[in-house]
Amino acid sequence: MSLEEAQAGRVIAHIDLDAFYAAVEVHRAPKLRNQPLGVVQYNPLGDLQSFGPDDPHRHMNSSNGSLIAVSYEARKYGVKRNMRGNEARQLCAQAGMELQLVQVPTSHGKADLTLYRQMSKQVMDVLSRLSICERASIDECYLDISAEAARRLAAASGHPQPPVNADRIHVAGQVQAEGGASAWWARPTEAWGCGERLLAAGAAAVADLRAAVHSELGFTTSAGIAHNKILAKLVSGLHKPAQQTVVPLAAVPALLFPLPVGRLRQLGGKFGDQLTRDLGIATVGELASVPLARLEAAVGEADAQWLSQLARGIDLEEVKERRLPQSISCGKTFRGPTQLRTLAGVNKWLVELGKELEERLAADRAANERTPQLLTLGLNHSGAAAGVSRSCALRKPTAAVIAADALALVKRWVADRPGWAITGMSLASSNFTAAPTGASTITRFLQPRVGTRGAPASPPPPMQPPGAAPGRGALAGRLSAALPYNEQDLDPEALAALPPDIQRELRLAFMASRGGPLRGGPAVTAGSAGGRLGAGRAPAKRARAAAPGAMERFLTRRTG
Ligand code: DCP
Repeated sequence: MSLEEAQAGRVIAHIDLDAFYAAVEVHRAPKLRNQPLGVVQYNPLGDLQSFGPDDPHRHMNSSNGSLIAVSYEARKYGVKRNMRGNEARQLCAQAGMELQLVQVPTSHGKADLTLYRQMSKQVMDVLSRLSICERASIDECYLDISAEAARRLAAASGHPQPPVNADRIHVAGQVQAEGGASAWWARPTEAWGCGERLLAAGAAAVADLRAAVHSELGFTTSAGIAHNKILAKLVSGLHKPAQQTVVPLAAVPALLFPLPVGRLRQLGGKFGDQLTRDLGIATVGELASVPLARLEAAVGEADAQWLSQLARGIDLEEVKERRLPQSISCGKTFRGPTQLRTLAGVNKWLVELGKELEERLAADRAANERTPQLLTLGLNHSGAAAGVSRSCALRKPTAAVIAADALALVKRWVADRPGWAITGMSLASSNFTAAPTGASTITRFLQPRVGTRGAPASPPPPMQPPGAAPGRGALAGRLSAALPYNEQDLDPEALAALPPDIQRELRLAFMASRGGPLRGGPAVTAGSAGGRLGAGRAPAKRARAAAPGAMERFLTRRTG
């Protein structure tokens, strides 16, 4: 079986919300529906002001702020993201329409995205009804819909049912004049190629989920359905809004080969640029025709394999169950005269950012029973295009401790930089470990034996560098932190009732809490990286990334 055929047993969807922030504002104020609408960024130097989410003054049609989200109704008149209010308003006025403008809410002197995050969570909850869901950003996620597709196919005796809203569904490679997607679905049995039936059944399931999001929450979404993440992501934006695109294997070369290499996920940055320069290529088709030996010489064996497969549309990366963000962060830019040049100024803003982080971490802990172990400070400074980051243990999720530790990192950074000026600062918390609040986790199930007292809290788990793949020791550490009992305190019957793989992981966790061979790892990390926090590229590692362990899945499963 070829690799192409091997991946044909999977159906992966990438779902992207349409004009997301604008759609959230419509959701909150239905009178804005079907109107040209823009969401305006908060800019303390401009004509914008501080408003909470429910303040009616956020609706300010005369603003000249820059737009970060634009409804599809406004796009019809040429309004685009990053346009200023005045220009956008003029474009709509020329068509006899009034542009509606809403400013993002603010708190702590900066944009407050809580509204959008909350709606994002509700949408992901609906989308994850039929399958594993991996949140990719505030408004996009991947689903592994394979099992549901197989179930539907079996129920339909092997003949996939056409999806709901079939007129909003596209099949890559199918020409509209020749009947488009409808003709593809109506083909005789013998015409269906490898994996196509499963793909079609998966596409119908995704159409149902999207319809549920629309009817229950009012949001439209666009989706790509393919045999892997790369292809699904590539096509989800091909037809927008409120449409979806299916990619059969036969359509892959025509879809992929003409594209610039940088259009592929993970090749859009420096690594992709370097690759095209080194190999003297521009398109994915050219990358596919580079002999493997030459690729290996350029990027090493592991990445060469991965790239060669990627160029042919093969990507075996799993969808990981993750509906929560891997990090919680907040930041602020300090342009022009607001640049920070004194430690007092830095401290003032670290306290503000720390307060926001404290609030969000408390809400996250209450909702998700987890707490972060790593604090990463991101700095942008004048005279350097790339940012730097510095990390330390996140000792306590309170504004005072976070701000004090971040200030210590800044002091170290400024020590040998006379004349420094900070143009952007962010605080990110990550490396979450389970932190039961007693409401709904395994701790309720695994009660200590009657007559024994809970053991003192386990020591904190080992730290990992930002972006590192969770290793065996780290997982055991997280589990040991999640279970505030000694092994001997557990009811053996309760332990024996667990699935065998969870029992195995529990034992590893207890070994870790005893200080056994699984413990270890650096206590504090110090990184220096350009660009976005945690965005370090490691293709070989990413391609091989392991699925979460059984115990980890168990711990994140909520009851009720
Ligand atoms: N966003 C932002 N700043 C940017 C880009 C985006 O604050 N520079 C926010 C507003 C968007 C949301 O993120 O609504 C999602 O971004 P997308 O790029 O997915 O764009 P939209 O969802 O707005 O539109 P589309 O339908 O084209 O995906």
